[in-house]
Amino acid sequence: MFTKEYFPGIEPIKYTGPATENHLAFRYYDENYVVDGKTMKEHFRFAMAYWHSMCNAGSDPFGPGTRAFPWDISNNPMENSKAKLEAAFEFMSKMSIPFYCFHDRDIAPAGDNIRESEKNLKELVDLAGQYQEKTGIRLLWGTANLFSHPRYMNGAATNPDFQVVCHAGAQVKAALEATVALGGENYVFWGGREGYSFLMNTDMKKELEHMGRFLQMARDYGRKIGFEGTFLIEPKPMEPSLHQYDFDAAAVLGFLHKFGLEKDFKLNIEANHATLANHSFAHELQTAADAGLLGSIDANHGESLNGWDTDNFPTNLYEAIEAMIVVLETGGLGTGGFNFDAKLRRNSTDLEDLFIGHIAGMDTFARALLIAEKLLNDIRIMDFRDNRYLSFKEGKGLAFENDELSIEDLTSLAEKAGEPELQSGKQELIESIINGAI
Ligand code: XUL
Ligand code: CO
Repeated sequence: MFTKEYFPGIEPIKYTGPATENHLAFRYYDENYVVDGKTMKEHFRFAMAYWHSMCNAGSDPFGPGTRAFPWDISNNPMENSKAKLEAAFEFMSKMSIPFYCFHDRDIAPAGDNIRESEKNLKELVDLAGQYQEKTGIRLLWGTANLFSHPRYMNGAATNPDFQVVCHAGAQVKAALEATVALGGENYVFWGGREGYSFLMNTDMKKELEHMGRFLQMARDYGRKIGFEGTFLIEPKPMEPSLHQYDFDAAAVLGFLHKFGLEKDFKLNIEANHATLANHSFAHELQTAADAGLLGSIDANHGESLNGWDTDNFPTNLYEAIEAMIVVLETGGLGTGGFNFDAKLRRNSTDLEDLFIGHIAGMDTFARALLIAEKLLNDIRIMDFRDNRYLSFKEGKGLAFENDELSIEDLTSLAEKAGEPELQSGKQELIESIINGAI
């Protein structure tokens, strides 16, 4: 199937159970294992993030990349892109990762003008389609990189210069076409540089209106060319802009409703973005799920000791358990999945490290799924949560929920009933039950 092997010596990764000492094997992720009526493969729909896994050699503001990619074979960017694509499908096949996600510029280099960029993208999309057919691997989502090119330094859809907005439109149009051509199940908008750093040179209201209009146009075009999947917005509070417009799930929900986008758009929640917003991952997932708009997940983990987006592979079991409880309770992610928006540390330089990072992430979530299922069947937790709201089940509490009481009624009921008895929240008990389940 492949003309060349980019990860020689690495055999397809297999499930061998928790006892194995083989670091190139799954301990918990058994794709055919059924939990709550679905296989693990169906629960997670794991995806590889093209930008981190295939494009990010480890550069940071203090130095260049540390990893030499075997797919950087020539000085011709198109040749390299083709080799990279082949390597990506070899990697995903060996990992049994069923999906991938990309930005337009991850899979094909920009040209000197819009036409050339589109031509490059089409050529790589055609090839990707062939690899998809051969391997059965599918596209979870496509997106456009509207943040790297200098023209987007003041934003894309929210740029004060209309000519930049036009370029952003051209790029999104082509990325939507690429996504449709590859049968992509979602299309993502992460805000990129949609935000600002200085209010005195920014008309925030105008910029947000432009963003609303831009997303409506993108949705309409997507639907026109046959995109039946889900549009996703990925909230993030800061970085690269000081103030990002899509700060968190709550801000995005308000925005979607204001611009009539809530029927076509859902949220793509990223763990590290949640914690940057001073929320927990589970809080952001629950906020989206409660609105019926939890679409997909960028699975990673942030360092707690610094204030930026470190995109570690997710190995925090406790955080993953809390996430899986929300995902199971809301009935899964529909067209979405778990995309590893995660990168190796700069000093992880062995070729096998990319496998180990993904294995660790998949095992963390698989184990979290097993534990979450156990906890959701634990009446000590679930009945306790339900029973905390027992006073709303009947009588005046129910009347309150049904809009049948006024604030005067509340006053007279309070006077009549007197001081309520204190009801413990039992947090320590629940935490120790969770620890017991691990
Ligand atoms: C940036 C980020 C992006 C999006 C896709 O923090 O998460 O990689 O996931 O544009
Ligand atoms: Co992301």
